Amino acid sequence: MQNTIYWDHNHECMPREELEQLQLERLQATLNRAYKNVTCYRTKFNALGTVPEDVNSLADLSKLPFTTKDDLRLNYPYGMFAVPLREVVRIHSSSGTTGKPTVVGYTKNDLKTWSNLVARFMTAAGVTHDDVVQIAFGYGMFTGAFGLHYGSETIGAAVIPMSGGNTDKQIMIMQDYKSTVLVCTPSYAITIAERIEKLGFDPKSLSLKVGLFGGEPWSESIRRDIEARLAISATDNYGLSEIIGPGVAGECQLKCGMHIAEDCFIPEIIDPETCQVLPVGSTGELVLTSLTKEAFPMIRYRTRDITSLDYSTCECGRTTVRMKKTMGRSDDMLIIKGVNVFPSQIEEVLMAIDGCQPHYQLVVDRKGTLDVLEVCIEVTENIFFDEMKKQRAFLDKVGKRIDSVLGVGVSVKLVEPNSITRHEGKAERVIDRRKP
Ligand code: DLL
Repeated sequence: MQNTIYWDHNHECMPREELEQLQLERLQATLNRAYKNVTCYRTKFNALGTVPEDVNSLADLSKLPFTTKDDLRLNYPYGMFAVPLREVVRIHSSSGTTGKPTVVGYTKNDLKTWSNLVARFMTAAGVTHDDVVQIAFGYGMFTGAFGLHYGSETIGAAVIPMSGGNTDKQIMIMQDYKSTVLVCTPSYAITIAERIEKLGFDPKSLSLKVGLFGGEPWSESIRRDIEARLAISATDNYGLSEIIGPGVAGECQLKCGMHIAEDCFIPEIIDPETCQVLPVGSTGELVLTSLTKEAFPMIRYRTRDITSLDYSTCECGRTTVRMKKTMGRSDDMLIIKGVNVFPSQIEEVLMAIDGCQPHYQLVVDRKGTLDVLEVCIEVTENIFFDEMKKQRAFLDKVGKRIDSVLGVGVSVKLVEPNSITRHEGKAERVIDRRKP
């Protein structure tokens, strides 16, 4: 692609051989530091009879033990830190809903690395120092807002730290301050788009041109919906607090997978059941190893996110591997009548049906020994207020479409327009009534 602007051309476009050499050197340094300074890693290595010196090639990585969320919980709050607290300058935590959150720390260098990684994917998505970036992620322990904030400043863009919620004010600021970039979760982007429609003005009258959306799974259909409703280019970016926050991967303007910052993280795809590394191109659980982090090195961290990797060259000139949009987390996978179903698959089906709105909820319950799924969808007013016969035909159509695509029968329920909660952060798509 001509005229591509890179933030860090050297690392983004490195020939693979050179990149792998850099990865190996950084991996060895990370393993040594982790082994020396973090009891959890030392214990795991010792149990396997391995020492960092056994890793002489990138292939040797697959011999090392995994790290899981449970390890982080067991070492709460600071047990996984590889530096003394006096060297830590920032603490964040992950957005878990159960139990204790996981705590992550950053040294001054880590913050610099993080800001540059965010600047990298923002630049790839088309953001420059001329932009006005409105951050509508909640500021707090969540890494989203601070990550994008410092990344924007590093680029030299003007940051509006709006934080999440207060949709009318978001829109007013967008109009008055002439924001050109919107940063939030995709579900909040839909909430904003809907509100703009209610207010009755043309989104083209705004200065917005790019959306940087992440923090939760979203389908290609949702992307098309947001792009049409906000008149912007909507890009995806991925990350998780345990690894650094946003900045692990992000789309370039070609939007054909998220470029992983491979000079800082090594990705692997494993079978979540057998834990075996899968062949290139397979879909499975993403495992990440950090290569440059000082305070909180992560070795073979099981993300639980399901995706696949594409090593083919991207037309943008970047040589880094691209990860596909995630299907969701393996913990979010539902098993309905023996069929594995991800909420994102249902989203794809619904969004392809005329009249379905991007607001839905999946209610899972148990009847006897079977899990049953009810799909509650919001539809446009004309369908909701249509005569019973037509409504029934519509429900029938949705049920049949889900059955034919996913191979599982579900019950479908129409709910009133605006009755499903709108989201300011990450959406909650699944209501699980099976749990006590
Ligand atoms: O959500 C970090 C982040 C913030 C990434 C803002 C991008 C933008 P956590 O709260 O620790 O960190 O949640 C991490 O969110 O394991 C995925 O399951 C999910 N996730 C994050 N980005 C995406 C994405 C942040 N683009 C968890 N697509 C991850 C799908 C995503 N899922």
